[in-house]
Amino acid sequence: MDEHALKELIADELGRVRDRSLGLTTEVLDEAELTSQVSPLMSPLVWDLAHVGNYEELWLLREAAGIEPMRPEIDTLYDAFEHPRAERPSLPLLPPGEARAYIETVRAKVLDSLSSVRFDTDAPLTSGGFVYGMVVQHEHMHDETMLATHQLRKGAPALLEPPGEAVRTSPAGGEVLIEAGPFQMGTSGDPWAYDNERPGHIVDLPSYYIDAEPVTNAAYLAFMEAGGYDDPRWWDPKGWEWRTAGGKQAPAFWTREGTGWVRRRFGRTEPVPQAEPVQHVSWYEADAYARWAGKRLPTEAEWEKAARWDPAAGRSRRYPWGDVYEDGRANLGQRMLRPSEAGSYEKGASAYGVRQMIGDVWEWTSSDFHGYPGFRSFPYKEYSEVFFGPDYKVLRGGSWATHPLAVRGTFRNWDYPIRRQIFTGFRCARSAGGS
Ligand code: AVJ
Ligand code: FE
Repeated sequence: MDEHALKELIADELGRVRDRSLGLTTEVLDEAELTSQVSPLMSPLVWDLAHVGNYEELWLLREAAGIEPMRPEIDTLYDAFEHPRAERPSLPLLPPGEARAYIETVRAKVLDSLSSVRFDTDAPLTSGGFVYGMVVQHEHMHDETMLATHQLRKGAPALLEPPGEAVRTSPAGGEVLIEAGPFQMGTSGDPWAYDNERPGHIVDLPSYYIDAEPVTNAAYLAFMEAGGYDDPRWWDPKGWEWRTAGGKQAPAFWTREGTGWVRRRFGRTEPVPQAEPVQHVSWYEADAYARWAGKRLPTEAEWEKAARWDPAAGRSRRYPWGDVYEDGRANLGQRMLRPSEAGSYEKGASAYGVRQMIGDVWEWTSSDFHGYPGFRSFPYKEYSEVFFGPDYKVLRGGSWATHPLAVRGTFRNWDYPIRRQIFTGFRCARSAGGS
């Protein structure tokens, strides 16, 4: 794509993501709700809104365009590292009207300066427009975070269920065998990739089986009904502690009604849909289910090989189905407020025939979050490097709430193993070798 066309695309995508952010914060909620906190895990929505504008000012105005800070005194309020989420509601945050005016002013200056920022330089930040892609993705990530806040809030529904339809196909069912051998993990050349997706490198794996679809609510209910929550044999010791201390008996947002279970979804209550991938489970719950089922969670490498490797071509794809994003192959971008049924999107299957690797639910993997061999932090170590270590588990594939621009086969997300307010499910794997 030439530079002019890329800049037009960036301007369009900046507009689209802003419409999305405003749709999650304007009109649907009053000032009190925007500034209050529904859970210590989440920021007030008005924090997310001004934070995306402040991040945009920092990276696109100050760093890329060399423009002086507009309001340096507010930087500290929106620095995620200076103020943990629990503190954010008590900060002197910009009220909603001021936050909107601030981010709008930032945006106007970004669009003004876009034509004079050169993409054809050696400066890694602006080369190929990298930092603009980073900012578009950042705002989409916060929109997904805002959706998690919406899911946690009490009160009458605030979001309309969008008209998006799942592409239903017949379930694939069962497991797929992935033969032993090397594949290319990560990427060195993807212009949208974050530092933690780089560099591309070869990983050689023994053979394994992976579920063709995410684990459904029906399958998860079978685990619950078999007493899965009451049997420490299935649980990681830390998971058992978590389950016991919190009295956990079901995924988040589920409550028992009569002999069955219902779930609350964005302020509405409905019977638990049997064929939908299970959502809002912690890593510990996913890990326990897998052990009960005689399986395990896939490693991050196993997940990625099943999603991206094309054994006939001997190369990895950007998406399971190919290198180019196409509508109708995955449930992404908040087209619906829910995952589609397991077995949907046959045309989104990977070369191995594994379904729904992109979209629907984030998938827990067994892997801790680490840098790939040769990792170099870029452009700032607080994006991912500071999270490397044993505390975080890697999640892959994006959810129905993730925008297509903010996920690909190499994208890595991470969270604590106790977290379940995010749109997370899982699938299982098992080793195929003799042992
Ligand atoms: C990649 C989703 C873990 O939301 O905490 C947002 C992304 N980084 N602002 C997060 C992020 C800076 C991050 N995750
Ligand atoms: Fe952020």
